[in-house]
Amino acid sequence: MNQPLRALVFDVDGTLADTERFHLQAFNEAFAAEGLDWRWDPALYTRLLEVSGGEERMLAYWREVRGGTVDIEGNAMRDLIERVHLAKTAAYEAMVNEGLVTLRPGVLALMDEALARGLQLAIATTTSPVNVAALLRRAVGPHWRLQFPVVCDASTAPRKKPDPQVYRQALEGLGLPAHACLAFEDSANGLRSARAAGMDTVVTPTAFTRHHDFTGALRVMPSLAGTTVDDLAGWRSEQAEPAGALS
Ligand code: XBP
Ligand code: MG
Repeated sequence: MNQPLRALVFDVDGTLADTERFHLQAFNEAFAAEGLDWRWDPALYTRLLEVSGGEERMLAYWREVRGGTVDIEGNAMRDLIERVHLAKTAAYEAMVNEGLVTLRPGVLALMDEALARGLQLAIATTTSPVNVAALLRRAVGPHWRLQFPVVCDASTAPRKKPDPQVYRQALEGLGLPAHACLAFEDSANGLRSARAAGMDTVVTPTAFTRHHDFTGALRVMPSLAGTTVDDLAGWRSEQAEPAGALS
């Protein structure tokens, strides 16, 4: 028998909002501002998204184009990546503050219902904290942290997804075992991270992730539109007691 559902833990990029095309635009703006001739298109970015974290993604790209001939551990390269990433974060934050990035269908309704029914909400993301704050301030309101007392992100979890560090931190912050919580993800790296922390995971892919392997997900849904807390509880108990298992 399943332990009752006590908390929902949400990934941010791709899951709360379809953010990656804005991240992509912000990366390209930052490359241009820095005088770099890098330009990522959606096909390349879809592949690069296999590396979680903006700085890690740029380093992986640099390694790829330079074929390991350059000392990317050197200070000059690290400084450049850090500088470009700061510019990229500012460009992305401006897009969110302009209202260009909105929550995916069903996300807000599910969060509201969960809170009304006494569940806790938490965030487990590899993105930078300012990106999370900008999105949720705009979508939920200035007091969004009251609804999300537990936020684990790039500043708390240096080991990026698929490493389970960020989900383990979220569970610790909630003070709950994995089987009392559900994770929400959009990518294979995110799913692997949550599963490795022991969590059942609902996946809502985006155009950037729909080709990923979601083996092990509790459910793969086009979106959370119409999804209720009772649906989540039902999916969990179907899994715990597969049809015919008790007969
Ligand atoms: C997705 C990511 C992030 C964003 C860019 O994170 O991998 O790197 O693409 O954000 P998640 P940063 O789905 O876990 O929220 O540049 O701030 O890393
Ligand atoms: Mg994601």
